[in-house]
Amino acid sequence: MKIIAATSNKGKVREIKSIFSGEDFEIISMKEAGLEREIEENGTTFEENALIKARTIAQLCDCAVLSDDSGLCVEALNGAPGIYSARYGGEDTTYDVKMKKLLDEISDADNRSAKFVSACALVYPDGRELVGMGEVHGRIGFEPKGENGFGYDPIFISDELNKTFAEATDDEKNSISHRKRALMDLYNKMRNEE
Ligand code: ITT
Repeated sequence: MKIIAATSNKGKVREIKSIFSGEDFEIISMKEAGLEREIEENGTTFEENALIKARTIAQLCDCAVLSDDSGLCVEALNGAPGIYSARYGGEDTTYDVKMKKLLDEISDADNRSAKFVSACALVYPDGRELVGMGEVHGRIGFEPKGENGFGYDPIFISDELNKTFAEATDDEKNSISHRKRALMDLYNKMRNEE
């Protein structure tokens, strides 16, 4: 089975392909499928936004479509930026700017706890829908560290790895990440559908 990954984020495509590499289905990016689209994410939860993205692309093709909606939730900011993580500090700002803004906003906070959350949705050609959820806990560092990964990875120190996701190898991040957990939750639901 071919599954189109409904995301324009190259970091997500790379991780989804790697996490599902041993399975008997093939993940294809929207670019590879010739289906690149801007999608308006107007949901109020990760789950709603994941479904909006997968449904939008599923309407354009006759294959299964997988999406990921994710974000960084910081306790000192009452869960922000959350579903607005990609738009935090402006739609077109770099992650250096977004990370600096976040570090500035929590500079006085004693509590630096944070989590990454991911909702992964799958829409089948016949319209059936499944959603998997995953979280990973950690804390916000005092400065960006590491070169791997993408997005907010340089400031997110994983409790399990005790280093930032950007200091971790791809395999280390993919073994415990919110995306891995959401995809495994989804995978179990896919197997129950068979
Ligand atoms: P698509 O909607 O096309 O999938 P996007 O990057 O806009 O791509 P989201 O709307 O889900 O995706 O926004 C996710 C935000 O959370 C974005 O700012 C990411 O950089 C950040 N994020 C999510 N997972 C992350 C991870 O594993 N590491 C670092 N940052 C992450």
